[in-house]
Amino acid sequence: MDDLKSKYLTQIADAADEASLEDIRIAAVGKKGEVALKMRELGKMTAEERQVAGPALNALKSEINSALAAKKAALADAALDERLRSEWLDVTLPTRTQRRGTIHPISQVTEEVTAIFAEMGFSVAEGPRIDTDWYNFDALNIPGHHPARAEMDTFYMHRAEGDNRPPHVLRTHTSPVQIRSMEATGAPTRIICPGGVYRADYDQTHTPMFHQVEGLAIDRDISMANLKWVLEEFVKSYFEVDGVDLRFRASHFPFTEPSAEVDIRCSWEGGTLKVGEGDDWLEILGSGMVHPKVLEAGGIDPTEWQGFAFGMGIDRIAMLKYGVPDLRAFFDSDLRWLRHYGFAALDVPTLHGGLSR
Ligand code: 2NM
Repeated sequence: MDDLKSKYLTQIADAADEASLEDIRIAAVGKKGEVALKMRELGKMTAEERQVAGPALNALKSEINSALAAKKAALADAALDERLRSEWLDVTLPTRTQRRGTIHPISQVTEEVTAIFAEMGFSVAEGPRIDTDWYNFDALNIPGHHPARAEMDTFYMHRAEGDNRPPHVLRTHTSPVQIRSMEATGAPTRIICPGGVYRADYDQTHTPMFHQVEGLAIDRDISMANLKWVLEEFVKSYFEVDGVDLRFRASHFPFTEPSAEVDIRCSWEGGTLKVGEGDDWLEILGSGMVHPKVLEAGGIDPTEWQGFAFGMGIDRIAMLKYGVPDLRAFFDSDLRWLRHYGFAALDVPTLHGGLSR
């Protein structure tokens, strides 16, 4: 028994890995191992012999088992130490000097616009890109027969036969968000709604998905004068110029009355845009006083409240400010284009730090 003990304890001590430890376990204390064989011999012994040999065999078995367990733990510790040694890395090394990703100009411009309007007390409202035709059209004073529904080239969601939920569309503008916001918070309110919108249109100046920002300010005595000031401040901040002339041209939208399209004074010398000087005019947005029916649809009493609203294309004002010649490039995912026109990830636009630097 002493021979058995020293044989196995030596083998265990010398085992190099868990697999050889398991082989030793099977040979020593497994079901058909050497200790089990010895135990079978107990039957042939006299009672006195058995009283000595039985406990001794049990003690041997448990001694081998503890040696196995201790060695197994030691091997696991060694394996962990080895992993920690080989997988060591220096977290104090500098990061990559060549930045890989960039901020897309549409994201950058969305942040710039948000920073400007935040300064004037507007908060950001968001809503679903798939909405009912009521939120997208009816609530905005665009009834079923209205030509604007056809003009908008709306994407309708497929409906299974027998589905009698209201029709859903991909929103054609962000105005449904403003209706939802009126319902949720009532008046007074000051919000902008930036986000993606969809129209079935594709050519040099149209993509089927593009981005808009719409603004809405409602209070007891809001007027076109407030609209004009807010838009002037916006244009000056956004194009980073000290002064600019705005031109309001009478227009028509179903959701505003009166309505105006807004142009800014500019020049196009040598193909580059200069805002605030020259003899050209550039159309950048649509606006007006919110139609009483639209306020009503949003749950706001039009005899107590009134407001202005405006909308513009983010992609378009991004092209103008950053000299992007073709709208479609925004959505091509061309890495060379993204590196050229993209912004550094840490250059968060703020009014005090400079919007675009
Ligand atoms: C425009 C032009 C004029 C507009 C109206 C509303 C709402 F929901 F408050 F009535 N949001 N945006 C609006 C008004 C949008 O885009 C060219």
